[in-house]
Amino acid sequence: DRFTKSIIITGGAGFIGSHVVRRFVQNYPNYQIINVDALTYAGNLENLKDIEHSPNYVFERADIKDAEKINSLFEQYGVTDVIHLAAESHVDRSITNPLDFVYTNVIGTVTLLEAAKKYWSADYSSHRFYHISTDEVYGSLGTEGFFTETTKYDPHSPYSASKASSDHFVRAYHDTYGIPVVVSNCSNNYGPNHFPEKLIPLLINNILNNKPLPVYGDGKNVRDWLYVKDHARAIDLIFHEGKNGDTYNIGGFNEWANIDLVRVLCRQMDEKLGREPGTNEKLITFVKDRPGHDARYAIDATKLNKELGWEPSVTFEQGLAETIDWYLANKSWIEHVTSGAYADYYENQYDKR
Ligand code: NAD
Ligand code: TDX
Repeated sequence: DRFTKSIIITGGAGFIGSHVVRRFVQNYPNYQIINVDALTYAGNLENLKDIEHSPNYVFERADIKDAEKINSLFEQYGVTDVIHLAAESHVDRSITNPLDFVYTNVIGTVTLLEAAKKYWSADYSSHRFYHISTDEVYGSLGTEGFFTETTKYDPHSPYSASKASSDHFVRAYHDTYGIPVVVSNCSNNYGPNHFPEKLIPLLINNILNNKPLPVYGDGKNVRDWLYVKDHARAIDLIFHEGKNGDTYNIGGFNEWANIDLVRVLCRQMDEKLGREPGTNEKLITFVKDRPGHDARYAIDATKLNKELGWEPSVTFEQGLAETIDWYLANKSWIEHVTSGAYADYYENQYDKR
């Protein structure tokens, strides 16, 4: 065969998934990369325009809950590995629509595990099921301390409860059936292709349009931010070198209270847009808090650093500047995702086959 591995990457049309797909397609020409994505509101193939014609890349529109379709993909491609990122990912949406999160995050994950169990059972040793998860499963910290790989799960939102459940199923399939798995739990990502419902791209988009910048509650909640390309690099490393059955926490020791982050972003964008210092800060508006809003997340990524030598490659200042520049240079991307026009891209590129 032409390829040494055939890897399904789920959620490859989404924010983080698109960076992982690009990295694998470009760095590993001997791997076949099968991007499996349902193209929900969050999936956008424009994210992968630059690599869509690569000989080692294919896109398959499929819902991970659709067992028949997933099984047929395992057969058709002789799938050797899964890197699983597809999920409903937005906490606020999980508060209004929890069942969508159960269906995709829990049932979708178990559907993939079932396929792995069915098609890999002859020889587990040459396979890997890599599940991408979040620090939110650990719950909320006070002002002190960090989440480590042994912190007890304590999810509070329907989103984090669904991710926690999926993590448990992945480990259960390892312990019960011997499926080779690895799990990583990462802190908040930011960077290009981030859907403008999430804090940082929402702020950038609203500043560009002179719209209010909604800060939930008192703005003192703390998040730990990592540049998406550093997450993709960690995923690459863990996929290749992570220990079977292990969990790795990923984070950049980069904590920010929301309000401080909002102010830094306002200042950087004043400068980039040639506005008077202080202009964008006037857009800050404190709004009703998110129900069950976790106070603080902070990842201890010591294990990943000690065992696999990973560390972030960019500072927050650099990453944020690159992110803002990307949004300024890709205003049509924002227009397309906010208007839903990116759905046409799929119709044009793929449905005409
Ligand atoms: P995203 O919402 O940008 O992308 C999700 C992708 O999954 C989309 O392309 C969507 O079309 C696809 N998808 C959704 N439901 C599907 C289904 N039923 N079948 C097939 N495809 C489906 O999400 P993201 O921010 O890129 O997150 C990717 C993964 O990383 C998720 O598992 C998330 O929990 C995890 N994670 C995210 C962050 C973060 O800060 N964004 C941090 C840590 C972990
Ligand atoms: O308009 C807003 N105003 C605001 O104050 C939004 C959208 C958010 N916030 C706050 C809530 C959080 O404290 O900013 C913080 C970040 O919010 P989000 O961008 O919604 O991210 P978060 O809820 O922390 O979850 C993210 O990180 C972990 C991702 O969406 C998850 O998928 C990931 O698992």
